[in-house]
Amino acid sequence: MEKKFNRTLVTAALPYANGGVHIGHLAGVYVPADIYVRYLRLKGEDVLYICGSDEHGVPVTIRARKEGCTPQEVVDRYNRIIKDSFEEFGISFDVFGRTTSETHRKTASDFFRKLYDKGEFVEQESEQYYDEEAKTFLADRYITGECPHCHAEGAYGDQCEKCGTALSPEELINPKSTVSGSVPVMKKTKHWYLPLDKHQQWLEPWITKDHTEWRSNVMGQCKSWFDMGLKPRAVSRDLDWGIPVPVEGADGKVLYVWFDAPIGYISNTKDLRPDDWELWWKSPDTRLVHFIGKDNIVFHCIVFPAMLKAEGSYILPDNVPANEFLNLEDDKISTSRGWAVWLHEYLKELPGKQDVLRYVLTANAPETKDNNFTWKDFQARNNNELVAVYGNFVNRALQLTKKYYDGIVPACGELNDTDRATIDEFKNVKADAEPWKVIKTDPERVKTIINLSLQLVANLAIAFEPFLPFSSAKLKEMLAVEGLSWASLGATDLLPAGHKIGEPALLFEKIEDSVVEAQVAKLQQCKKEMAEAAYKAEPVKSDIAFSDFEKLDIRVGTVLSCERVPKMKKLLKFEIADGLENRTIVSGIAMHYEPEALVGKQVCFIANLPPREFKGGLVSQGMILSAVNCDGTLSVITPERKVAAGSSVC
Ligand code: B3M
Ligand code: ZN
Repeated sequence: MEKKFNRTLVTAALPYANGGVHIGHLAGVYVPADIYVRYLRLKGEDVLYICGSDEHGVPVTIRARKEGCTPQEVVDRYNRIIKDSFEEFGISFDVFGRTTSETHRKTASDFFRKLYDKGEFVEQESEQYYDEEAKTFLADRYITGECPHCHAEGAYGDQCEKCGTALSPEELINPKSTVSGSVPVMKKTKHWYLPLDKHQQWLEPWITKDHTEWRSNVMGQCKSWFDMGLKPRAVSRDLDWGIPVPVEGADGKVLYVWFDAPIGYISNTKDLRPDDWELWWKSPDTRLVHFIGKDNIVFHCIVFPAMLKAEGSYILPDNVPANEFLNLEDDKISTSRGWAVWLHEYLKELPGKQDVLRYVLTANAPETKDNNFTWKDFQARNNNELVAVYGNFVNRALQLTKKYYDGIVPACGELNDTDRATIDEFKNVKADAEPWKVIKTDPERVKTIINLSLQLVANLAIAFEPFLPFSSAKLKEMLAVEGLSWASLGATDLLPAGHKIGEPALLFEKIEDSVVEAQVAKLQQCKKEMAEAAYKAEPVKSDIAFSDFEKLDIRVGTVLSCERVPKMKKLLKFEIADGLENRTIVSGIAMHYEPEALVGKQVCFIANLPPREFKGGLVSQGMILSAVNCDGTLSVITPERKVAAGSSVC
């Protein structure tokens, strides 16, 4: 039987306040939830949209350590940035709270205490890595070492970034604490665990039998957890950043961030609705919906419901729509590799284009599979769909109203079959066309065409509001109308005859090639800089005698000419002024330079190598020196100041 709900509580995953938010976040969680919420509001339903920043957890402490500031300073900064970005994108949260708020500290603390008092936890001792120098237990991310799978150095205690394998810290070869650099030791520690194994008996049928309507990606993940058998999960950590565990003998222990974060949905609701928050969280006629990314499924479908059930007075989610991931230019979005489009940067670089991004991310939403965002597609969707179809139709209707009727909505005449079909189906709008031709032969008829076009435009303003809120607002202003509810959608008298419309303006603007090309170049540059900053140099080769070094005759030459070698795509042929008789050098850098770019430059070369013959009788008299960048690109070595051709390098 269909359940009857009287209100909807929508939550969107609380973003970590250790960085900004990017288009992947927007596409996966915040835009879909915003569309849903705006739609419900337009229908006049009772709805709250809850979010806030997730401000505890190890990533925040790592960021603080890196930047030499306190965790509080980090979260203060990013809470602002995230909140502002969302606001500017029209993400219409009713509240955007923080998990460092006093309300939250108390709510999470009381929640833990209640479960503790009810005996809902089990206490267990385990051995964990401890840094004796820094006198602290080490979170998995604070331990690095050699990956047991690919043997890369610098793998983290929870994952090797090189081969992607999930690890536990004990698996690392030669583990080291990143806090002090010392070798960590195993030490006993006590933690509280939520016995998910006991909750499986109700969780499994609740999801797999009572909620067969959940998305298949969500269902699939839940089933695989159930098949493996749920295990107790620790809900506390040895850390100095977080909400203290509110029981005796828990010094130095805080609530695990994934225990406190979902409670943030509750505390943020409390801040918003101090008087009736319980109606939203405890009344069975409230529909609770969590919008999340796929990496958060287990926490929202299994862990949080188990917490709520253990507490006893809360409702459980009715649905957990989780999206897949959005890739960027055919590569995984990665903040550590600098491969992301940050919202706060987009807003600065493409001002006023919030709806364009909302549109593209919606049209291309990663609902059932990972999807790909490219700047070319962004441009094409803007130019071919928003500008050429939607914007163009709106603009014609309004401009012609202004031109023929002085901005006054003309009365609709008798409807013909096409008109009726148009009303039935928006997409037929183009068929009832070309009033600029009809005006010459049948001016009366044009009134009907324009009237209907304007009614359609008004309908579009309503229908697109959840998706393109800024454009709809602009459109309503141009039509000089207010309100327009979802219930009136489909009506053909939204604009009465005689109504005076406002000033028409373009809804969308064409985006030029140079704009999207600059964005792609920026991405490449950022990725390069990140790779360079993270580059770990090769170990140094074994020592050589100084006399061996002296045997090398390295000199500076000036490039007189440089050209490609036919049929040898890697080679460039140089004529080098060397202060003697000039020489020819062949170098394998054709993939990294346009030959013309090097003419006139000074390069360093080894002058006393034996001549080397290439195919076709081409002979190289030396070797040009290049630096090999971490991404494999080559960069020729040039002297910092111009010197005489032939100068020696010592
Ligand atoms: N902060 C993880 C994330 O941003 C986490 C979500 C919390 S939702 C309660 O993906
Ligand atoms: Zn590895």
